[in-house]
Amino acid sequence: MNLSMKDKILQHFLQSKGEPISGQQLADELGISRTAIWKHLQTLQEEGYKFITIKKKGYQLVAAPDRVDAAKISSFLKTKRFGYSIHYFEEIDSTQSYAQKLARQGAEDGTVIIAEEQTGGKGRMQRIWHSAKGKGIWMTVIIRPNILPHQAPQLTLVAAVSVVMAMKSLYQNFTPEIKWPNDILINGKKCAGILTEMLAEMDRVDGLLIGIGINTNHELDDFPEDIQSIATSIAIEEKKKVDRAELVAEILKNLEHFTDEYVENGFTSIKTLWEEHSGTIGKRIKASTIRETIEGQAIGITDEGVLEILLDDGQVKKVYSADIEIQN
Ligand code: BT5
Repeated sequence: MNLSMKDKILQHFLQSKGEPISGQQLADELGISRTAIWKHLQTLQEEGYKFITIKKKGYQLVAAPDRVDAAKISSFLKTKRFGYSIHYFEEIDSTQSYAQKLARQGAEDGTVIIAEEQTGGKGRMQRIWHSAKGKGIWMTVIIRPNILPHQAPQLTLVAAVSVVMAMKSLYQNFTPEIKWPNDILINGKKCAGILTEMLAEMDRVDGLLIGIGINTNHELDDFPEDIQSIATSIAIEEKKKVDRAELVAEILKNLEHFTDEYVENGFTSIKTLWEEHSGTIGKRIKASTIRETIEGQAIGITDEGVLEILLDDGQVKKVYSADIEIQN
């Protein structure tokens, strides 16, 4: 874990779950002086954390700003590799562009780039991804599985399964569904989107940039007007504000697990999970590709993650890339 001393101190407090910690104990564990500890606490106070001193017991963390920084995420982390290198930004153009640079410089498998706000968030095909300050999870995970370029789309499905299962394990009041290829919808509205980009040579994948955008703590009017009727957030659906860092850690745990499962055992179990959590399969849909619009019943995905649609004339059509609408 590449935590700074200040973040290490913070992590001790976050893990103590509100119990006071003595300055001496911290100094001993971290191998620095009590004065140094006190200075770091001052810096943390300037960042919005609040500590009080309890006689004979030490310092107690009583308030923390709502941020998704490295210390906060790592206090929930239960992974072997993912999330051990976290690059946190208050503001960035796009975590995806930054990840691109880091990946080229050799960033390790499971490196995370995360920001409170994106000023140039990207969707697929040059579309805009709205990334309001402090409201969501705007992150890219650099992964380096040993796969061939044509397998990359399957990893996008791994990511969707990881996100939807993380939501299901943490929240009770709604059921998220995957909409092919990679949107996560709640009650028919978009709560999350995934953008996968690949760094590859002819026959070898150097790395994948798994971009995940999740509307977490938005109220409806935190969305721009043009998407208010199609977007939702976890807080709106769960009816309470949620801890973004906890969700990030849960996603990283799943993403590591399912990527490893995929590399070791192939696509079969991922495909089953994807179909189980999908709100598309079995429904009548309208798919708009660059060339045409097709209507029919979504019957499944292939091993390449391609959507199969049963047309009214009995033909089965394969759709590689499209925007789909679910019909009633
Ligand atoms: C996606 O694109 O859904 C992929 C979004 C990926 C965003 C993440 S955030 C971290 C990382 N860094 C980036 O710069 N990007 C990734 P697509 O399927 O093309 O959907 C885009 C469309 O969704 C837009 O045209 C809008 O209609 C709608 N949209 C934009 N922002 C939204 C939001 N916050 N919530 C719901 N819908 C939104």
